[in-house]
Amino acid sequence: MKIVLFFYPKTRATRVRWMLEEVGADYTLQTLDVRAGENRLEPYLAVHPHGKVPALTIDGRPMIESGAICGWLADAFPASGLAPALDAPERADYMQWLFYASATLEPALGELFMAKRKGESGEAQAAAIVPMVAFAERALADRPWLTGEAFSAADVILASSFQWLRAMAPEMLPAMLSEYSTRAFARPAARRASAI
Ligand SMILES: N[C@@H](CCC(=O)N[C@@H](CS)C(=O)NCC(=O)O)C(=O)O
Repeated sequence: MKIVLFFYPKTRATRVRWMLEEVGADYTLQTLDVRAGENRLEPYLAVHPHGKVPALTIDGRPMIESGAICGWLADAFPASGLAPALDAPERADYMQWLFYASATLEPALGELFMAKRKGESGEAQAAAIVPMVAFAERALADRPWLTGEAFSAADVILASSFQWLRAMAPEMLPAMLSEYSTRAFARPAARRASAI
């Protein structure tokens, strides 16, 4: 299987690189100069219709959306143990968190990011994130990772989201979630993926 990751550092592409490192996939890193707008040029729009990163090609077939890609990688490389089995009770939690982080938490983080970029206080946007942070805090109160003792692709996504929140508004991240994110990013695969 030939996998190419279209990448730019310090973006959602890092989490996909992290997953590729976790599963031990053989992949090619294709760095796009996002600052120069290379991601918006025609050749890349055939891979990602909106000119965003990340995208993968798998034997030439494009795939987008970092949450979906991380979930797919966990299933495509089952020996990595990064997804509970289809019939495991933890599978429901796993799917919930993959989608919750991508579909609920991240759009709210995006709103806060945009507000701050416009020089606004972001107070209303931050208020919307508070119950989401509390939800994650409850989920992790009695376990090291979202599905229990085993680290999974859902943790890659959630820890990445919290890393982003920590960069934007560190005071919003409770110590326990800050420690969770730090612990996740201390994994060797995450360190390799974060090295520019
Ligand atoms: N929901 C998408 C979001 C992708 C996205 O917004 N990527 C940003 C970087 S984190 C991007 O490509 N920004 C550059 C641009 O829009 O030109 C995913 O998770 O893959």
